[in-house]
Amino acid sequence: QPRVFSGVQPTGNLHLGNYLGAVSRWVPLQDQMPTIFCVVDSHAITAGFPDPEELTNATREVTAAYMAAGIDPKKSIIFNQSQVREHAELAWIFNCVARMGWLNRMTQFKEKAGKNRENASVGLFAYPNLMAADILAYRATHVPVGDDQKQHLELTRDIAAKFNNDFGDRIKDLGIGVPNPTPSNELPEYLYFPMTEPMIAGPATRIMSLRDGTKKMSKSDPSDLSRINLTDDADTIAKKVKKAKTDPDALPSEVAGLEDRPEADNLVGIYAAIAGRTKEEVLKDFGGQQFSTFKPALAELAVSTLSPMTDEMRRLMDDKAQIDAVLKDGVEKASAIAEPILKDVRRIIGFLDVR
Ligand code: AQP
Repeated sequence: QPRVFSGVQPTGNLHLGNYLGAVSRWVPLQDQMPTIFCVVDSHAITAGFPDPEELTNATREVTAAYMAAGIDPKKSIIFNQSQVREHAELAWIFNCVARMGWLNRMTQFKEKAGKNRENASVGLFAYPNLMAADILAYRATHVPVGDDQKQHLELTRDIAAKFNNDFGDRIKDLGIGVPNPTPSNELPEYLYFPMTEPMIAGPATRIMSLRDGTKKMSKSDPSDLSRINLTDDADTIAKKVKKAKTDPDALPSEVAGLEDRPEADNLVGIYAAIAGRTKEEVLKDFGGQQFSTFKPALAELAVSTLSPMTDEMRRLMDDKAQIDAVLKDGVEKASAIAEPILKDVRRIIGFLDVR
């Protein structure tokens, strides 16, 4: 049973990387299989508790951004993570499945914790287990994300595999698994959790900072000039593109010529992703031209794509009750899927059910 799950943290504004790398790619999937899109507010407290009112507001803002980008609550389940308790419950169980050594290898923890690891929250360390729970509480098979989440998705598969293996006989005896689609591999005959497939493709899997082509565009970068926020107005977008770091050379006519030119590569990639074209096609039009010509064209394209979305987000944010109603409906639908799955998981483990 194919099912898509993905999410974004409500920590400040969504930026072009979140949009091109994740949300915009979710839209066509809505017509292909069941889709669940979560505002992952429980993840948003791992790097320190944000101001409570800001967290509430950002949760609504991310929901509005989803809808403005084309996620339709009639087609997809949209909800906020903290309201479906099964995420936290399954994350605890996965804390007992995942090994310390697996989590010690996670590069995002090392980057986010920095030098002061002793002072990082346990939640930040265990973040990938919660992410695995987000996905597997729905037995989701496909997860469209940016490239930075690749390692976490591998961990999700490791957790699913270990659970399936450790409880293989029990899953078979209870008759609640699905037959292993590739019986020759190391997994048991019956699986409870699917081996989730990451969907990381296209020209925008890793949008880089506008100030440094070797760093990921990120909400937590202290420089606002490093990213284009979905809420930026036309003048701000134009200013940020104009100020984007580049090198002095003209654009090459072949993609190979972008090698060792991270800033040029990034801007061409952004143009390609927004226009729905390949980098080759963009260079066919702009190869040999200077950044003084390319940047205004990129700014115009970004403004014409983002402005209608920003306007729609503002309109949606004017009716908070409507946003809350969408989330409430999503919470009910998400719970209806996750509750029976957690019931199965408790039975598999052997937790005595006395309710
Ligand atoms: N620069 C990026 N390029 C492509 N995709 C990106 N994503 C994030 N940055 C880029 C994708 O957006 C989705 C949601 O990410 P998130 O907000 O849940 O977490 P994040 O990856 O931690 O986002 P940020 O902006 O980098 O936040 P901070 O600064 O707090 O770390 C994911 O699918 C992610 O891949």
